[in-house]
Amino acid sequence: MDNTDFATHQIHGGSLERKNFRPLVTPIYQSSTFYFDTVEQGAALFSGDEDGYFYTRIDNPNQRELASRLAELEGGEAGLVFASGMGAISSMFWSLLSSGDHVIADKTLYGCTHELLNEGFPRFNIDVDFADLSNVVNLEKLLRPETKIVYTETPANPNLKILDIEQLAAAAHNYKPDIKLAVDNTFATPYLQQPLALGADIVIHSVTKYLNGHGDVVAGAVVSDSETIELIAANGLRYFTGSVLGPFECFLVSRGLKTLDLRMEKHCANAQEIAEFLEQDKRVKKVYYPGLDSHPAYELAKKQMKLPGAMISFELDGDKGYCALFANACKLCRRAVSLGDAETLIQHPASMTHNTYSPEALADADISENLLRLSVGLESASDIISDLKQALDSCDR
Ligand code: 7XF
Repeated sequence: MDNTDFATHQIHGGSLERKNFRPLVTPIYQSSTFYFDTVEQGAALFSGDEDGYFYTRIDNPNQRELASRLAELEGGEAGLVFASGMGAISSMFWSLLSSGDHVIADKTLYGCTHELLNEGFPRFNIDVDFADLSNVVNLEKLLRPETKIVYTETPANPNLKILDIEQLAAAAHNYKPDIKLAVDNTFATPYLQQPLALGADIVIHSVTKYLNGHGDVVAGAVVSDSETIELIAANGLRYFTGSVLGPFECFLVSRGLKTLDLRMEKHCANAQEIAEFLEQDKRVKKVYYPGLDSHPAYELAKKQMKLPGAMISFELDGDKGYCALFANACKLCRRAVSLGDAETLIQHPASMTHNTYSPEALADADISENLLRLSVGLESASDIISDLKQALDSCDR
């Protein structure tokens, strides 16, 4: 570079051997593109004859590391990461569906997933049926030759409904072996529940939540067999959505993942204590938590999950205004959507995460106007309980 100008030096100057530093932690490959030694190598990378990186929308070392780690945790052959949970969901659907296909979904889903299926898909001649899939007979009644995907969340957002993954997988596959059962495992994480081992075909994550765990990243993931993941990479991610997760976000999630088991143990222990507190308080009408024996699927949750998770929903004995009064009185619990962070978060699904649902669809999905959702954090359980208690006291009538 000796005989080149300033402008060239400022770009190409310095020499640094980039390999073999032996870093413990994978560095951030904050590079949108990767150079080729030769044109022939570029062509081989594009055609897949040579494995390697050439463009970060297609593949990047940080993405590959995170995706393969998530696949390993879920017990899947392969994984892919995305710029958001919705990016993962839409990339998966657009890769696997064509006009005329049919999808069956449980009626309790995260609000934007419900909106995609309810409002988005009919515009593209994809037929969607919503049903209560806690009864497998409801699935069996709706299966038809055009059915391609059965879509579920368990535990479901926001009311912690639990579905029997094994039973749903058997019913779908008995009808037609190539129907894909997709399970959004965001609330459980692979530490608590592994849908693929129970017969599901695809696992979805909003990585924004527990997997990252620190409230500073929006990300998503899909885990499945290699063939399905290759299809989603080649279609959904590459040109349908382009919903690419940046290298820095991959780095942050990879860091967060290292403490997933420790965090989940503490989240769950806190949640059990808090759910028990809420259930014994007369001012709380109903508590939805799979770790309480009052939960209709308490036994199933015990069978299917290692621990019951750390999301709690509850109804207060009052209207929407009373719920607001209570939530506004919380001092430690933050009024915020999202979940799985160190901070305890409280929100009102009917007006926030599920405001995409019509009033009728909310009622049909058992999401009442006076339901509040708590994402139990990692603070001391007794401090969270004191906060909830003082908030209940402060709006006592
Ligand atoms: O695109 P995102 O990373 O926000 O993930 C979408 C998503 C997918 N599946 C489940 C079960 C989810 O809960 C979410 C996002 N849920 C947040 C919440 O319920 O608080 C979104 C805040 S509006």
